[in-house]
Amino acid sequence: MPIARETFLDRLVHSLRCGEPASAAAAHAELGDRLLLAVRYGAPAGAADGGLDPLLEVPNPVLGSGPMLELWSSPEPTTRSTHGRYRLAEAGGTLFGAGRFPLAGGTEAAALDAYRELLALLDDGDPASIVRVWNYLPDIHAEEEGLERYRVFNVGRARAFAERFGGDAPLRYPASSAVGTSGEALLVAFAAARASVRPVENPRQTSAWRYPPTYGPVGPTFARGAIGPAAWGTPFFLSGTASIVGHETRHAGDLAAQIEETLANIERALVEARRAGWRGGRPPGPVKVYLRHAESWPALRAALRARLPAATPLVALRAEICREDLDVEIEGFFP
Ligand code: 3EB
Repeated sequence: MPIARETFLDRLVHSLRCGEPASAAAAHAELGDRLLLAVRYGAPAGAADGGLDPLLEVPNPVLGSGPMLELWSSPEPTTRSTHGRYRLAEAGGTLFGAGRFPLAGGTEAAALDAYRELLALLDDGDPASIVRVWNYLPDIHAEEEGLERYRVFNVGRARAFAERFGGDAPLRYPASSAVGTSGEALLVAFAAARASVRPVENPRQTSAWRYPPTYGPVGPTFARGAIGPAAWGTPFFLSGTASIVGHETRHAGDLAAQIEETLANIERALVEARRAGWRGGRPPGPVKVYLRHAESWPALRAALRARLPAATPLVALRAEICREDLDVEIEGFFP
């Protein structure tokens, strides 16, 4: 059995599995046409995909393991389509997708395209929401016309939200992660619903879009978390979370302290999620961590194993975090 882990919701609309890349064909055969999204970590683009579609290929090495496959699937058959540079899968009111946006024309243009196309998906259904986005940006600290590439990305992303939603944009920001990768294109995967969702903020942290200009001309436009629709069982999607209190990085250069601060932020985010209607109580989905230094993984794994329910699947990727003084970022899916 190649599939390592599966989490079903009470009112199943999607599930998540992790397995070896060799299992791609097996997963495809088993899921049939119920796949919503596959993300393969740790393998170069173009490795055999077993027919998985939509598929995002994230080359970042998987720590302590070979390549992994993350699968989101629906209890109902999905319909595949293309929208701009995205491949999409849809079932009922659930829509997942993945796309690659080449950086050749500049990072701002790539981010603007990626988010314009994403937000345009909401035009033919109301209410509709982007719930969760995963962003992977090559060479995230590179300087591009005098500005760090991540900050340039933020300019394009913010512009797309402002164009589409104007002053209401903060109510529509999804849960997100944005970390470094390799290659020549911005990689984006997302989960969306034809339903309204609830963004969750964290009182320990300044809302990212309100960061002061020391972190770039515009802030990162994401929510600290989002509660998915009732049709998915109102799961909580925790955004990438790091050792930031208020807007400031804490414990630069001290991995153990960054881990503790990040876990304190996560605990608080979970409290806020409960206040906003997340019920919890189901087996936790995967907790995914991004580490700047591969050698940090044993310490982080020990800290997480001590805090999380034993059955929590963990996925660790080597990645640059979007602030140079941060060494770790942790995200989660909490059904
Ligand atoms: C932070 O809290 C750390 O730009 O979408 C975490 C999650 C971070 C998402 C994003 C950035 C993003 O600012 C970095």
